[in-house]
Amino acid sequence: MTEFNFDEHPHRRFNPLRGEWVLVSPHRTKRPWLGQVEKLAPDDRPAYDPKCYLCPGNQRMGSDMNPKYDATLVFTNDFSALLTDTPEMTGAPDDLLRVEPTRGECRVICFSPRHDLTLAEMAVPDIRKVVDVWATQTAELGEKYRWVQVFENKGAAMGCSNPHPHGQIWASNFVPNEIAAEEREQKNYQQENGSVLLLDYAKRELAAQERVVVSNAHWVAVVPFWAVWPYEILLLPTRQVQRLPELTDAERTSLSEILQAMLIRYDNLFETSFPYSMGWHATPNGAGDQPHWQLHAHFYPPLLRSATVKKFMVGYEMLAEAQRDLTAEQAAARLRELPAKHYRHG
Ligand code: H2U
Ligand code: ZN
Repeated sequence: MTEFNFDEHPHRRFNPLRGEWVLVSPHRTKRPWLGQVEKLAPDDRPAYDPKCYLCPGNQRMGSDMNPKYDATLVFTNDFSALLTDTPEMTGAPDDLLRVEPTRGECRVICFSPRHDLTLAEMAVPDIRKVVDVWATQTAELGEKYRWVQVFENKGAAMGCSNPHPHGQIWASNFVPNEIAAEEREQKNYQQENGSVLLLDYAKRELAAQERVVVSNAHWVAVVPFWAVWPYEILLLPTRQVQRLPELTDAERTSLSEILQAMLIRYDNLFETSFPYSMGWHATPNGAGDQPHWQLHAHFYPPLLRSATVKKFMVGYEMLAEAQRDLTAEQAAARLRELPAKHYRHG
């Protein structure tokens, strides 16, 4: 009888953070590709683009002008998905067609005045300024809102409208689905095991090393055992941290360093500015300390086998369960072995 082998045989892996399974089909990595090939956006942007609504001194699509900022810029999204003044609902609630009014605020963060950079190509002290903005915005909006979602949607492949390096913050008076699932699973895990799910997980990964992409004194970046996206990364501190503003000065600097190190590898993988959606998950606000929580960031990049071939979450995945071919171990090994120097910087 053949023995079960992770690199060869179909299996399911459990994502304990969401309480969901993912189907892994490693035997399929050899199949021929006949699908769609994405067009490559030319990567020759100027440092300043007079038509860019995020560049310093330029007019935005709303009526405002950007100041001539020289590091980061935060402004209220001119097309906010959440509003501060939504009225309360009146009338009897419907048990089947449930509704709740929502309140919140949306902001945009420019990471740099330079139109031609991305976090991957920024210097560590400049990335550090972005980390500090993430933390101060989380603290400020966290005073008023249950949840503050800090995220970046990068690249045309992700539907990002503008290559100028930027992220967003959406603060809401409710805890959204993804965070609610992590809240439930981390709480259950602590009740059952008496320890912190993601700290136990980080220890396991640091001991095994096979899914670690990079690590430093305070942080570890892994392709999680249960990854869905081909080169998905989970980034987390190795001590328990509940929210971004708690990070110490040293932890913020080493976060900037590990971000740079992993994002350079992302770009080097297919020698392209690597598209992704990333965002921070942390203890929701309003209920004080939640000892089952561990701060972390998810990076969900869509590219699969080249700068032009991405993974689609369709078919079986929409109707049944997420599925991947390449294993998390194979993806981590590929990323780990890439040069630490950005391909555009020779
Ligand atoms: P993307 O990161 O998905 O491209 O979105 C950019 C955000 O910037 C988007 O939410 C906002 C859009 O509403 N925006 C402004 O607030 N002002 C502008 O002048 C243009 C875009
Ligand atoms: Zn710009």
